[in-house]
Parts: sequence; structure tokens; C-alpha cells
Amino acid sequence: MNALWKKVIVIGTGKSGIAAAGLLLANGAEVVLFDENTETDQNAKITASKEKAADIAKAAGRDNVSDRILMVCGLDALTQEFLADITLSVFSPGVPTDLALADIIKAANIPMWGEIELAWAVEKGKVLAITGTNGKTTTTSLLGEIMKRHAEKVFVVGNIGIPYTEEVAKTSEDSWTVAEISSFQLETTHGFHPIASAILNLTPDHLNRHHTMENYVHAKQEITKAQTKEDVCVLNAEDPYTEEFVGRCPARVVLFSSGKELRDGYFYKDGAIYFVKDGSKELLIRMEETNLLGVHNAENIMAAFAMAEAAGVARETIIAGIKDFHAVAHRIEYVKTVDGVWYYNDSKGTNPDAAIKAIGAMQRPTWLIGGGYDKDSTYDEWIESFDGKVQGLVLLGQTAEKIAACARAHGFDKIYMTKSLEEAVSVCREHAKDGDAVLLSPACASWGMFDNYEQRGDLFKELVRGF
Ligand code: UMA
Repeated sequence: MNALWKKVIVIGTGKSGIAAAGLLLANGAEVVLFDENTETDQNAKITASKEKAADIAKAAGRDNVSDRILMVCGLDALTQEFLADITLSVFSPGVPTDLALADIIKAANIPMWGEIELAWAVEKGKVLAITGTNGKTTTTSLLGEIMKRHAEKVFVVGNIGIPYTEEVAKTSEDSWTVAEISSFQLETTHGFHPIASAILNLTPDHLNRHHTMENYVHAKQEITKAQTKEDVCVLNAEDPYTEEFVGRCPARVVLFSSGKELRDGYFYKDGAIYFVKDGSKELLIRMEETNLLGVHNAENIMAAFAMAEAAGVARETIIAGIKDFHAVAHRIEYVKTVDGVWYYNDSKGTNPDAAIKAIGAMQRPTWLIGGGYDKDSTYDEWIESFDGKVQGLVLLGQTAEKIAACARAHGFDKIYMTKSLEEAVSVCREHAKDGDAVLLSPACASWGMFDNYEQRGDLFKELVRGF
């Protein structure tokens, strides 16, 4: 057991915290679960951690699991005396590392890891890791499917919704981990070392947490922190923030571009993806041979292609994997056509840039449902992207007023304010005409009204399917 894993405080008891606690218990550590929310059901969290530990140990072929676990809630519980013998803290991604809680941990001189770093300490195989503002989940899923054709043991983990700590005990020298990593998670990695990484794109997101674009960009670049020139980092040649990183990146850079022919790398032109080396180009795949739409998906395919090649996967295997792949749920997902109106669920459009891509992919007059949790985003570019296509903007959530004001300032006033997703869907049903589309693409996180974007998208689909 790692020397720091003696008595570990796990901060946050959502998915990530419970899995981290499970991995620690399965490795014989003593665990203190902590949540700021004083209404947390402590017994339920302890039971869930023990169950997770038993599952993790079983999958790793072990049966000696620690049962030394207790839980405390609320900042007042964290006195310096209480923290005196704690050897490590493990932060859940949703817990900021610069607020009062983190200050208390720092004052007690307790090392701060994230759940990703904890898993990395147990990892035995090779890791491919993807970050970026948008396209992470599609690229991670696609790369996971490609790797499954190449190797027997492949684990797809991370921000995608499966905590890395839940799977890592099953890894072996010949296994591959494909990890979607968020900026939140990268704030607390130290030795995490993927052999290939990708930063897909960087547009403003989560600025309420990172405060400035510069901090956000820096957090994303941390994915390469432990990489060397033996490793690969895949970067987007069209994105000013990733392009600027090329000269400073510690790994060997492989570029992709959807805007121009490169001399070396992968590029997209006239509906097809090419690989080019020293100016000599080769057609890899046409978009019409895939089940994915839009230039943003060509970028996701190029990134997955580059990472799979860096991992040594044969080109035919990669192409076969891409051809079989279907869009992930909640990302411009077609739901149903009712009375000639096409309904699309893009609940994963949790920031303006993602939402702009969804509008861009719509081929019909569109009724747009937007709004949600306020991440300090600005909505001007999103409103500008409506470009005559959006027939009505149906708003809900904390950001509704802010978005409405922004839309009016841009001369768009076909606005409907609603109190719930149910009401928003029924407003669309009432107004949308034969041949129109209804798109849920909120440009905001779901928090405050829903636990996560999946819950929001699932409710939308349920409402539409119930018509
Ligand atoms: N909590 C505190 N103090 C705080 C904040 C939260 O004690 O200041 C507690 C809450 O009371 C709660 C727990 O922490 O008990 C929640 O932890 P969490 O927010 O980290 O949520 P998890 O369920 O552990 O899910 C996390 C990721 N969530 C976030 O980053 C917000 C999930 O990403 C991820 O799938 C999961 O770990 C597994 O790795 C979701 C997400 O929204 C999909 N990610 C953002 C995004 O994609 O934009 C980054």
C-alpha cells in the first residue's frame, strides 16, 4: 500500500467519492468520508463505500477489505485536531480546491489528490486520456470502441460517468484505460501519466470555478504534466489556445485540423479525413461512411484516430471501429418525430460552444430550449448563431433572465419564460409546426434543477416519448 494511504479523508460523497473510498478500503486503508452537506445520509454512504470496496476487491481477486470507515459532515467537523493524523485527502471533482474547505486541508499540511491521481497510483496498464471543452465524451467513447477491437482488456472511465477508481484494480500490464478527464479533475493530478493525451478544443466554460480563461486553459494543459517526448499529445491546429501550446507541450505533438491542409498530421476537407506526412496525403475515411454528423465530429474522429495510432492500433481496425460507432446519448440525439416535429436531445450542450454546434447541426426551423445553472458564461455568440433558424427560445432555470436580456440586446425577442422542463416542452409542442425541430440544448449545466445532464436529458426524452 502507498505510504500515504493510511488514514485518508475522501471529500465529497457522490459517485467519485464513494468509488475512491471503495478503492482505499479494498487496499486496507482507513477512510474518513466527508461531505459539506450536513443532510447527507451517512449510513447510506458508509454502506455504499463498503459495498464498492467488496466489488473492487473481488474483481481484483482479493478478499481482505478494510472496514475502518467513518463519516463526518459540515466544515465545523474539520478541526485541526481531527485532521492531525490524516495522511492524505482525496477531492471529488466537484469540490473547488481554492475555497474554505481546501484552505483547512492545506493548513493541516495534508497532501491533496484527486480521484484520478488515486487511481493512477494503482494503474498497471497503459493510459490514453482526453480533455477539452467539447467532444470529450464522443472522442472517449469512440476511442474506447476502437481499443476494444485491438485489445482484450479495455476500461473506459473518468468524467464520462464511470469513476476511474472503480475500474483500476482490474488493470494489468496488457490492459488499456481510456479516460475522459475534466478540468476539475486535472486540478488535483500530480503523477498521472497517459502515453497519449488530447486537448480537443478550449472555449470558455466553468469560469465560476476557474475564475479566468487563463486558469481554465492551464488546468486543461495539466493533462500533459507528466508526459515526455516519448509520449504523444494530440492538439487542434484550429484552436488558438491549443495551437499556442504546441511549442511548450512536453509531449510529441500530433496535430489535427478541420480548417486547412497540414504538412504533418490529420486534416478534414470536403467531407473526408486525411493523414498527411511530409506533405504526402492519404485518404482515411469519408464522413458519409460514419454515423456521425458535423465538422465537430470530424474533429473528434481525427483526435481518436491519432490517439489510436499512437497506441499502435492498425489502421483497418481504427477505420472499422469508426464505421460502427453511433453518437452518444444526450449529444444531438434524435428522440422522435411527433406531428411532423422532430425532437432532439442535446442535454450535454452544457456550455455556449457546445450549444452553438447543436444549432449548426439542425437542418430545420428550430424551437430551442435553453437555460440552467449559471457558470458565469456569456451568451452573445450563442444568440448570434441562431441566424434566422431559431423560431422561439424557451428558457428555464437560474440563467433564464440573463439569457433573455442578452437575446433582446441582440434583437431576438421570440422568448418564452418557463418554470420547468415539463412546461418548456409543452410550450414547444404548442408552437412548433409540421417540419420544425425542437432542440433541448441549454448552453448551461443542469445543476440546481437536476442532479446531472443525463437526468435532464432522460426527462426530456420521457416527456417527448409520452406524447
Ligand atoms: N460537495 C462538497 N463540497 C463542495 C462541492 C460538492 O462537499 O464544494 C459534495 C456534494 O455534497 C456531493 C459530492 O461532493 O456529495 C459531489 O461530488 P461531485 O460534484 O464531484 O460529483 P460526483 O458524483 O462525484 O461526479 C464527479 C463528476 N462531477 C463533477 O465534476 C461536478 C462527474 O462529472 C463524473 O462523471 C464523476 O465524478 C466520475 O468521475 C460530471 C460533470 O458534470 C459528468 N462534469 C463536468 C462537465 O463535464 O462539465 C466537469
